[in-house]
Amino acid sequence: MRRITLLFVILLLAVACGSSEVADEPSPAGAADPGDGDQDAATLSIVDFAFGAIDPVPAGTTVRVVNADDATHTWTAADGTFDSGRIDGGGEFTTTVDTPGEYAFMCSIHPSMTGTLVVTE
Ligand SMILES: [Cu+2]
Repeated sequence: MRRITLLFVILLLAVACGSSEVADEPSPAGAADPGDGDQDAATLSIVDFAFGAIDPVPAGTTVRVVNADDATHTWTAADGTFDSGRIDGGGEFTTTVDTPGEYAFMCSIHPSMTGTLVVTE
Protein backbone atom coordinates (compact mmCIF):
# COMPACT_ATOMS: atom_id res chain seq x y z
CA MET A 1 0.00 0.00 0.00
CA ARG A 2 2.82 2.36 0.88
CA ARG A 3 4.48 1.67 -2.46
CA ILE A 4 1.28 2.55 -4.32
CA THR A 5 1.03 5.84 -2.41
CA LEU A 6 4.62 6.66 -3.32
CA LEU A 7 3.92 5.94 -6.97
CA PHE A 8 0.89 8.17 -6.80
CA VAL A 9 2.92 11.05 -5.34
CA ILE A 10 5.58 10.66 -8.04
CA LEU A 11 2.87 10.66 -10.68
CA LEU A 12 1.33 13.81 -9.18
CA LEU A 13 4.72 15.57 -9.19
CA ALA A 14 5.27 14.61 -12.81
CA VAL A 15 1.87 16.00 -13.80
CA ALA A 16 2.48 19.20 -11.82
CA CYS A 17 5.86 19.76 -13.48
CA GLY A 18 4.44 19.08 -16.90
CA SER A 19 1.58 21.54 -16.52
CA SER A 20 3.83 24.29 -15.19
CA GLU A 21 5.98 24.01 -18.31
CA VAL A 22 2.90 24.50 -20.44
CA ALA A 23 1.89 27.55 -18.40
CA ASP A 24 5.30 29.14 -18.95
CA GLU A 25 4.89 29.25 -22.71
CA PRO A 26 3.99 32.69 -24.04
CA SER A 27 0.34 33.03 -24.88
CA PRO A 28 -0.27 33.44 -28.62
CA ALA A 29 -3.29 35.61 -27.80
CA GLY A 30 -1.06 38.17 -26.10
CA ALA A 31 1.07 38.67 -29.18
CA ALA A 32 -1.90 39.77 -31.26
CA ASP A 33 -2.96 42.55 -28.88
CA PRO A 34 -0.45 45.39 -29.42
CA GLY A 35 -1.29 47.76 -32.24
CA ASP A 36 -4.67 46.21 -32.77
CA GLY A 37 -6.47 49.05 -31.04
CA ASP A 38 -7.83 52.07 -32.87
CA GLN A 39 -7.72 51.61 -36.63
CA ASP A 40 -8.57 55.30 -37.17
CA ALA A 41 -5.56 56.72 -35.34
CA ALA A 42 -1.89 57.02 -36.18
CA THR A 43 1.03 58.38 -34.21
CA LEU A 44 3.93 60.43 -35.53
CA SER A 45 6.81 60.74 -33.11
CA ILE A 46 9.39 63.50 -32.95
CA VAL A 47 12.66 62.22 -31.50
CA ASP A 48 16.12 63.85 -31.57
CA PHE A 49 15.08 66.67 -33.91
CA ALA A 50 13.62 64.29 -36.48
CA PHE A 51 10.16 63.16 -37.46
CA GLY A 52 9.65 59.41 -37.21
CA ALA A 53 8.19 57.36 -40.01
CA ILE A 54 4.45 57.31 -40.52
CA ASP A 55 2.68 54.86 -42.80
CA PRO A 56 0.05 56.09 -45.26
CA VAL A 57 -3.24 56.72 -43.47
CA PRO A 58 -6.80 56.59 -44.81
CA ALA A 59 -8.72 59.89 -45.00
CA GLY A 60 -10.49 60.54 -41.73
CA THR A 61 -7.62 59.25 -39.63
CA THR A 62 -6.72 61.06 -36.44
CA VAL A 63 -3.00 61.79 -36.44
CA ARG A 64 -1.34 62.28 -33.08
CA VAL A 65 2.01 64.03 -33.13
CA VAL A 66 4.06 63.31 -30.02
CA ASN A 67 7.06 65.50 -29.26
CA ALA A 68 9.43 63.26 -27.31
CA ASP A 69 12.17 65.90 -27.37
CA ASP A 70 12.82 68.54 -24.74
CA ALA A 71 12.85 71.18 -27.47
CA THR A 72 9.75 72.81 -28.92
CA HIS A 73 8.78 71.75 -32.45
CA THR A 74 5.95 72.30 -34.89
CA TRP A 75 4.30 69.98 -37.39
CA THR A 76 3.55 72.21 -40.32
CA ALA A 77 2.31 71.23 -43.78
CA ALA A 78 4.10 73.00 -46.62
CA ASP A 79 0.72 73.83 -48.19
CA GLY A 80 -0.85 74.93 -44.91
CA THR A 81 -3.29 72.00 -44.69
CA PHE A 82 -2.28 71.48 -41.08
CA ASP A 83 -0.16 73.37 -38.58
CA SER A 84 0.23 72.27 -35.01
CA GLY A 85 1.72 75.51 -33.83
CA ARG A 86 4.35 75.15 -31.14
CA ILE A 87 4.39 71.73 -29.45
CA ASP A 88 6.38 72.01 -26.25
CA GLY A 89 8.81 69.25 -25.33
CA GLY A 90 6.84 66.28 -24.03
CA GLY A 91 3.65 67.68 -25.54
CA GLU A 92 1.45 66.42 -28.32
CA PHE A 93 -0.93 67.64 -30.99
CA THR A 94 -3.85 65.80 -32.55
CA THR A 95 -5.71 66.52 -35.76
CA THR A 96 -7.83 64.65 -38.27
CA VAL A 97 -6.77 64.48 -41.92
CA ASP A 98 -9.75 64.39 -44.26
CA THR A 99 -8.47 65.03 -47.77
CA PRO A 100 -6.43 62.42 -49.64
CA GLY A 101 -3.08 63.61 -50.87
CA GLU A 102 0.61 63.76 -50.19
CA TYR A 103 1.56 66.39 -47.68
CA ALA A 104 5.14 67.50 -47.24
CA PHE A 105 5.65 68.82 -43.74
CA MET A 106 8.39 70.38 -41.67
CA CYS A 107 9.13 71.93 -38.33
CA SER A 108 8.89 75.69 -38.79
CA ILE A 109 11.42 76.22 -36.00
CA HIS A 110 13.92 73.72 -37.43
CA PRO A 111 13.33 73.63 -41.21
CA SER A 112 15.77 70.75 -41.64
CA MET A 113 13.16 68.53 -39.95
CA THR A 114 10.96 67.29 -42.77
CA GLY A 115 8.69 64.43 -43.68
CA THR A 116 5.73 63.44 -45.81
CA LEU A 117 2.27 62.35 -44.79
CA VAL A 118 0.36 60.27 -47.33
CA VAL A 119 -3.43 60.30 -46.94
CA THR A 120 -5.23 57.67 -48.99
CA GLU A 121 -8.92 57.52 -49.94
CU1 LIG B 1 11.68 71.63 -34.46
